[in-house]
Amino acid sequence: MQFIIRRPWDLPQRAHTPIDVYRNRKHHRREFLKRAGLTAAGIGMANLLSGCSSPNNDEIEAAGAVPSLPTQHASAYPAQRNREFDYGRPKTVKRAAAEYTNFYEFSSSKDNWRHVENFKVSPWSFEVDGLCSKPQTFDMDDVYQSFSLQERAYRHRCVETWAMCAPWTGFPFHELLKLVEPKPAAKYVTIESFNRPDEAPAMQHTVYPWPYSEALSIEEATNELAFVATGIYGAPLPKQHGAPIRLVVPWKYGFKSIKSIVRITLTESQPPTFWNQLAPHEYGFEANVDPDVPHPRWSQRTEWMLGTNEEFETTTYNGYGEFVGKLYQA
Ligand SMILES: Nc1nc2c(c(=O)[nH]1)N[C@H]1C(S)=C(S)[C@@H](COP(=O)(O)O)O[C@H]1N2
Ligand SMILES: [Mo]
Repeated sequence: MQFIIRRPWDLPQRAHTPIDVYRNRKHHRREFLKRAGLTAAGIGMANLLSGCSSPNNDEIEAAGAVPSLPTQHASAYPAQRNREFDYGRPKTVKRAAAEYTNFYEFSSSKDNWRHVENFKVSPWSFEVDGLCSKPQTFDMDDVYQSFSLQERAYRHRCVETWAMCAPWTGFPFHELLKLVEPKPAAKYVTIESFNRPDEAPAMQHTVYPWPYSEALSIEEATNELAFVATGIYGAPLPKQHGAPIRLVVPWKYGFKSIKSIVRITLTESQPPTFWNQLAPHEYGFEANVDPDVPHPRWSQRTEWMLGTNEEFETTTYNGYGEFVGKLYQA
């Protein structure tokens, strides 16, 4: 059997939706509304005309809803905010983040909330294995019992130039790694997402190298910033944000923040990872946010915020140099 792997420069399937396409579309729609002299009251009509009605909040929330937690775990939300972190710019509204996500297992468009219906996120467990003295399997009860949850206000920067500021609920990754006692030979931490084509439509008909995987050096994984999230906006993660447990590494491009984790493996050598394997010159292994290194198809100098489209200059390490800069000094 032969797989037809498109080359990166052939795009568009495998590549992230080029953001200029999305933005131009929005822009054209706004222009159209302006030209048509439509007021807010006319927008419903314009949506009918263009065939794309905008979903209401309830629809989005219902689509991403996860089974409610047993009371003893539900009380972990909302968790106490860790005051060490702040956005440094306006917070993104929950709806804007929930309706515009990247989750290629479900679709290559951003409305993944429309495609997560069959995704079963409970019960859930993940294994931690490889070069460690105490490999173990955690279910979500173990997670809620073993870690004390906190909320962190983090900036998020996707390699495609969209950005958001969202409050994550979770715990530092180093707390989890400590429990399994990494061996001195462990140099990398590989993380894998679920592999269930029957629950995730895009896994059935794309030739991506599933399951989605990512990796960090052990120094990165144990840096204080590397965060394991079980929640966002003060509640458990909705499906499209990577329920029930994901990684958040805010100084790196968003694709490193892998969702819906089922395995974490400590290894000696650097493993292949999902995007890096597909297009290494577009998605580097390290993938630290860096305005001076353009993506081959667009500049990385600025970013725009979900919900408002407000633009900001992109900063090195997404502004987290004080936490992680020392990791990369020669
Ligand atoms: N398993 C999995 N994890 C993933 C992705 C994905 O497609 N599959 N997309 C990544 C990308 S490109 C980004 S920008 C972030 C987006 O997180 P959000 O959609 O919750 O905002 O998730 C990352 N984690
Ligand atoms: Mo991304």
